[in-house]
Formats: sequence, C-alpha cells, structure tokens
Amino acid sequence: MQNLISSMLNGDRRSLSKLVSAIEHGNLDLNLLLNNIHDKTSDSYIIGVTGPPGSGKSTLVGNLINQLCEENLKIAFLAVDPTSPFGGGALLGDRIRVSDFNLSENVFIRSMGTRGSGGGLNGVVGITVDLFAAFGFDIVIVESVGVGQVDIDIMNISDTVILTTVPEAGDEIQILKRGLIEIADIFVVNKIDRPGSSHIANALEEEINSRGRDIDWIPPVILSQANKNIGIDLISEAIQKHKDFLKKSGGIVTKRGLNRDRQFISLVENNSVELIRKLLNSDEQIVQLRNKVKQGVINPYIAAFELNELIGLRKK
Ligand SMILES: Nc1nc2c(ncn2[C@@H]2O[C@H](COP(=O)(O)OP(=O)(O)O)[C@@H](O)[C@H]2O)c(=O)[nH]1
Ligand SMILES: [Mg+2]
Repeated sequence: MQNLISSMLNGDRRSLSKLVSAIEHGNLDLNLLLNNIHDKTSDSYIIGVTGPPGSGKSTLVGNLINQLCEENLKIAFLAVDPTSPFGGGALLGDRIRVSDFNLSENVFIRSMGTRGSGGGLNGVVGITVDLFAAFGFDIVIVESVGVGQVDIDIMNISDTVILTTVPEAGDEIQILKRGLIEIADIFVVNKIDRPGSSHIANALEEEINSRGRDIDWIPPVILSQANKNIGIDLISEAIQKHKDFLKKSGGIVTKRGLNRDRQFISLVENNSVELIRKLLNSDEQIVQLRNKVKQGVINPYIAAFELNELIGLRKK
C-alpha cells in the first residue's frame, strides 16, 4: 500500500489507477492514503460539470479537454454517473473517443458507476479528486448528474461549477427552483441546434440578474453545440475568467474553506446515519427500546428522544 502510494506520488499512472479502484471498492487503508496526500492537493484547479442526463456534459468535457491539452495542461477527468449500471468506461465509451485521450500522457480518464456507492459516493468522489490533485494534475474535471434524482454534492469539491441545460428541458424551471442556480458559476445552454435555446438562455439570465448574489461574480450564460465543438472556446474562456476572479479577489481561499466545511458536514451526516443504523440492530438498550415501541408501550416520538439520550446526543 505504502509502495503504491509512493509510486503514485512519483508519477506512476498504473499506481494511480490501482488506487482509484481501491478507493472505489473501499478496500484500502484510507487513513494512510489521506495522510500521505493531504498536503499535496492544493495546486490543482477543480471543475465540476453537472446537469441533466443527456444534456451533453461528457461531449462538452471531451472537447474542453482537447482544448486544454493544447495549453499543455495535465488533466484528469472523473465521470460519475450513479444512474448508470455500468462502471469503468462503458459510460464514456460511446460518448467521447477515449482512445484519443489515451494517446496523451497528459490526460487521465475514469468513470464511476453505482459500484461502491453505498450511500458514500460523495466521499469516494472527494477522495478521488484529492488523489488526482496529489498526483499533480493541473486541472481535475468531475462530471456528475446533478438534477433531482441523484445528488452528488459537486459544489463541495469544485472551484468552478458548470451547469449544463438543453433547450427542450421542460423541467428547466425546476432546475432553477431546486437551487442549482445558486451553485453554478457558469451556465451552458447546450444543443443550440435545437429550437428554444435563446428562450432558455434569456430565462436563465433573468433569473441570475434577479438574484442578488453575495459576491461580485455574475455567472455567464453560454450557448454551445458540444457535438460540433461550438462554444467550447467560450466555456474555456469563462472558466479562466472565473479562476482569475477567485484568485484575485482571494475568494478561492474562502470558497475552498467553505467547501471543506461542507464536505466535512456531509461526511459526518453520512457516517452518523450509518452508525445509528448499526446501533439500531446491535445495541442492547436500543433493541429493547425498539421492542417497547413495537409493543405500544412507548410512543415512537418519545422513543426517538430517548434514543438521543442513549447515544449521547443530549441537548446541552
Ligand atoms: N444535437 C445535439 N446533440 C448533442 C450536442 N451535444 C451532445 N449531443 C449528443 O447528446 C447525447 C448525450 O450526450 P452526452 O455528452 O453523453 O450527455 P451527458 O449525459 O450529459 O454526459 C450524445 O448522443 C451526444 O452526441 C449538441 O450540441 N447538439
Ligand atoms: Mg455523461
């Protein structure tokens, strides 16, 4: 394990790949890994791409990678799609020409499906991003389905969040309502070859302008046709502008601090749910309490308060 970590830190891609698999399947000493990479993760810039399935995220990222490669940047791409029953590559295979990227030493691509996602996918993604950063990629791009059904907390790990939409998305208003508008730094209306793109773009712009944001960054709305490589240069430019903005204003320090705090809270929430589920079945006093609830001896609400007492979550 230590050897694997050391060779990864020395730039060995096979070791990197093995470590990602180990993280995904949960069979490694996480403490050892995290202690080894903790102080090596700050130089990478993390870009999160989220939006409904089929809106063109992977296509867009593929072209974006091509563009960033021309600037000689080292890029890692993690595609997370918990809706996909396939892991490792199936997801990307028919979308972008992975073989093109394999030719380049500067690009590393992985996908993650449902495997190993027992409630902890956020943790798995966060750790993988840290690993990529420690390996020394200049840019780490994470794609995740972000609307409704699956919630990877993409904003907890990203410096710049891109939200993709498409003209025909009838549920566009829902996207706005679900609060995604608050988390995106750049909006992309993709598939402008289809009718209705300017309508959606205007609606988004209106919504953005109607909200007073607490920072000076006004998220741009960019029109693209990812499958024809149209608008990708504008997206790349917007990312650069946002990055400059964060660096100049010092916002990057605040943002990363907030991200770490949100990551922490989300992990604690996950962990405590898991812990309590275990206790519900294993702790003798709690099992007794459950039996009393079943028998109608104690009201479930009162029992829930009593459980807090039992596990020590007393109100101060
Ligand atoms: N018509 C049209 N199709 C696109 C465009 N961008 C991507 N696609 C296609 O939309 C489908 C879904 O794209 P994909 O990148 O896999 O979407 P994802 O699920 O958001 O990652 C693919 O068949 C793409 O070729 C576009 O601008 N116009
Ligand atoms: Mg995709």
